[in-house]
Amino acid sequence: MENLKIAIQKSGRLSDESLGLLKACGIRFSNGAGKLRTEALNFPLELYFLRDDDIPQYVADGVADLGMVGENVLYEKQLPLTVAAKLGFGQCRLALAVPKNEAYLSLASLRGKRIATSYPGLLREFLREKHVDAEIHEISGSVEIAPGIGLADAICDLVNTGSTLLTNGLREVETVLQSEAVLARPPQLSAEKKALLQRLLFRIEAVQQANRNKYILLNAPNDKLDDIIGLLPGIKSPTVLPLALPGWSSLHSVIEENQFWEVIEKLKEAGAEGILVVPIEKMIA
Ligand code: PRT
Ligand code: ZN
Repeated sequence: MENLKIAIQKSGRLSDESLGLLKACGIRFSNGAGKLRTEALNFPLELYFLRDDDIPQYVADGVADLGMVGENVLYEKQLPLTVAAKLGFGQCRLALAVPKNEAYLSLASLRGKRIATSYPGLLREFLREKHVDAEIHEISGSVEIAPGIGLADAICDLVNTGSTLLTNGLREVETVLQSEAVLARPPQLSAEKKALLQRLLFRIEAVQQANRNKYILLNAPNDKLDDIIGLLPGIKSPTVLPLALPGWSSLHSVIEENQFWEVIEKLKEAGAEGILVVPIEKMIA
């Protein structure tokens, strides 16, 4: 059987989580630090460790079947690849920033200005769409220092917390692209590879669903059960089990991570006690 070849970042911000996601999908690897390539022990899959910038081209050339890469890098390369899945990590945004004391009213303020970036393709497309003519200076690293040394009037760079901009006296003014890590694929894959991709996507979805949800257990007096069940948006309907204590039941359900604080307060008000919220490892809806 042929292996599904996946390119992931060798060492950088996406490396740990790329490998971590595959491990959470139950795929095991022998430890081979510093290697260029490794084969999975229990799934027909092999990994290529590459610089993130090279990943889209390797996938487009068919050297790898899939690549885990930031949308920022994927779209900058403008290759005929599509997103098979968003991976839920590596979130950042490509943003325009100006020196913090510089007047900035709207994008029109950048007309005729010099903008330093490592993402000339995405920036050019953005400026064209907004009908702003500016000079793009492509530089490969340390973009944030460009205004300080007089190389540019503004920058277009990746931002996560914004602290790098702050330290360099810059102010974020526009978002060019919201980005996260994705699984990139070419338009064509053999039937065999497509089937393997489907198996992998099924597992990724199960891991992501599990991460989005929590398992909740609580005790409730029987006469409050209906009210409490009404508060729980469970998978189908919650499990209710009698407690040894007469008149009480234990209730089990699944709840979305981003809902549970709100719901938990309501549950307490409705008479729930002994609330436990525990992580789910895999979830198949
Ligand atoms: O060696 P290789 O080429 O593989 O790695 P690289 O150095 O080019 O990339 P790397 O590891 O820095 O980033 C890989 C990917 O992570 C990027 O392409 C993005 O998709 C994603 N990502 C997520 C980020 C950030 N967050 C991020 N914060 N990439 C870069 N940054 C930079 C940012 O530009 C700033 O300089 O990190 C710095 C800290 O950001 P703040 O805003 O938190 O201060
Ligand atoms: Zn890179």
